[in-house]
Amino acid sequence: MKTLGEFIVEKQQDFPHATGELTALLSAIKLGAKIIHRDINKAGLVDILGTSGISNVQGEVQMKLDLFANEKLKAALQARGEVAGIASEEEDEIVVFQGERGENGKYVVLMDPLDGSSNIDVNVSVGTIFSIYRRITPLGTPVTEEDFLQPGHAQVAAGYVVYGSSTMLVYTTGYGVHAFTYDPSLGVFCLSHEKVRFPAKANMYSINEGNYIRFPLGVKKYLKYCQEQDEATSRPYTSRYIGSLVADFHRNLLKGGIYIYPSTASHPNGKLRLLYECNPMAFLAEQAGGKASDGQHRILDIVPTQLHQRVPFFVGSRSMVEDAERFMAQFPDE
Ligand code: AMP
Ligand code: P6P
Repeated sequence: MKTLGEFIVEKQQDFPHATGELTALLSAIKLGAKIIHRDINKAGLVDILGTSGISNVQGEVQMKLDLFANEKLKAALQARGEVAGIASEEEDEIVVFQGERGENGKYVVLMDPLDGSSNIDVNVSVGTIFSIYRRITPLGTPVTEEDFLQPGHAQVAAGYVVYGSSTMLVYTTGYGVHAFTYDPSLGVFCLSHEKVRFPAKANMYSINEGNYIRFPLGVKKYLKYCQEQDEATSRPYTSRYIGSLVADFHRNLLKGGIYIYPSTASHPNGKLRLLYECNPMAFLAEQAGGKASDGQHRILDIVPTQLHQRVPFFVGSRSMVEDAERFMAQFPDE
């Protein structure tokens, strides 16, 4: 049984010149995940369920546990000297870590502290998503928004924690995707899947079909393709949609499948945010042999212009994403 801590330290050995800053940063995220795990599992018992009565920059009502998770992760990251600042779904602007320690931090972290909030009060899986970059402004100065608006292919590391029937942390630093299952009795994450890859066969699609009427034509055509009877290609495919990106992605990673959040009536640019949802999941998907695009362009090549910008999102098994992209190209909206 190899713990996440041991695994992280072991991987540092592959980089003789490493100072241990990334190792310490990944360990801070590990601590944050344990704290959120603890609080989610007792959320029904203490007054951290329900809404906070305030809304975030996108005008979405913030759940108490969203804000709780944000504060815990922010504190865990600020306590160490490796991070110069963070961006979060729960923060309107970037959070600059002040003082000498903060200004000399080599990394920035972008995160969705608790994704899938609408599921919190009904006991359905939710997740934490994180994305790590080297800062591009000089050490010894406060980070600026420029440090956060980097394309996804510049990520140093990315991952998620899924709080489900078990709590799992899944991450990559560009050398494969590795999954760890939390053992609360020991308080450690144990390596459960090394070098996770999407399975060769894939026949599951995740999308909120309630938005069908306003989907792009290419998405409508792809959905009908998924629902046709064709034994040779194992169609009709199975539809599975939890309403929690991390849980849907995790299932598709292990069993094969595609997750789509296209443009819709209420979200013309899609609902998911490029910086702290799509980029980290896209990095993981590609590292696991899958693909991630906005229906046309590789997610990791999109140059961000705004902290909370949204983008249509097609992610999962390469064959399914490529099928969906073919339909988007063949049936462009007028
Ligand atoms: P550091 O000096 O600790 O910031 O590490 C420098 C670079 O080495 C990092 O940006 C990574 O690319 C790589 N590296 C260092 N430690 C690790 C680790 N524990 N796991 C994976 N990559 C690492
Ligand atoms: P809808 C959760 O709020 C989230 O950002 C993703 O985790 C999830 O896949 C999606 O939104 C659900 O959105 O519009 O289908 O309820």
